[in-house]
Amino acid sequence: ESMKPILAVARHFTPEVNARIDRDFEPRWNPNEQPWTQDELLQAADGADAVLVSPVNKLDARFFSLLSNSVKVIATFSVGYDHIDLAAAHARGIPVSHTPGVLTDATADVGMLLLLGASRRAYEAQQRLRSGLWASSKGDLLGWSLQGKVLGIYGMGRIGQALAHRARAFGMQVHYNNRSRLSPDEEQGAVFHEDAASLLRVSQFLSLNAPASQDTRHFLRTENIDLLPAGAIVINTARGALVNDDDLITALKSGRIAAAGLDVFEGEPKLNPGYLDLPNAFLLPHIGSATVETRTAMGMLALDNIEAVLKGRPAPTLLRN
Ligand code: 8YV
Repeated sequence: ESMKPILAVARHFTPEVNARIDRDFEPRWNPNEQPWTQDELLQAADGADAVLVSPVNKLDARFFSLLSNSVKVIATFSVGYDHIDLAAAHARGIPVSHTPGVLTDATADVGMLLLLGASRRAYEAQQRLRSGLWASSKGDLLGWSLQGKVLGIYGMGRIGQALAHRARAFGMQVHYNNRSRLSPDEEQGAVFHEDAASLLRVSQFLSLNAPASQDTRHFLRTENIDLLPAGAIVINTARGALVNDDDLITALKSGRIAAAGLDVFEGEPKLNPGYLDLPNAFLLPHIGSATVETRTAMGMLALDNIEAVLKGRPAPTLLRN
């Protein structure tokens, strides 16, 4: 029997995925609760054939300048790849794969959870109930309806389109901004805005669904917040880097933005402490793709890519420059 390839594995996955790794590879598991530091990852990758990482691992130019020559492929357990310097990887001839498609529905579901949680004040309601205050004679905890409202989607890729599909079922009118206009079949009646400012002006609800990049960094800052209708509701399942936290916190405090639902944060797992005191911030710890089914599919797709590259076959979801 031929030797199994050596795989540096930066985290653990679902039991099915872990079992496949143990069966088909010679794994070097991260034994710690904490993510590997870059130097620990480099050490684990020394002599390995492949490396499996996630967005907590930063694979920058330094990483690729120090990475062992033995590594033939890198897979990230994510659709997002802003944590990887692709140009540096490709300059060294190392293909990088990601996991598009399999997490689209789970992430769009969390988009709805955030829209509903923020608009129906689910965090305040939970707090009231748990502190023994069922209701107050001075007034009920009133939120804002989705029915008939405009949902603006900034970044209309796979997840944006899946969110649009769900939002339509809730009676929302979908508008979007994207680098290019979708086909009518993909649009499903959503209204295209060529520039983001025009989208913001109509968005009673706004969902951030663009990848993090230099172009999208701090898209949600005061200058753009001021274009939204007063009392707009904002959600983010994409990347924290799309938001200027201080500006959003200021707008949530003043009520300029009525509520926010956030699953991702700049600098996560640390987050701006200003969010923690806000009753109108509905916060989740990056659980967009976190279902058993989705996480298993992501792991399997990551391993399919690694195996394909190592066996010289076409890999299903490699990233291009
Ligand atoms: C993470 C994500 O990969 O797919 C992405 O881009 O951010 C998530 O699915 C997941 O939280 C594991 O780190």
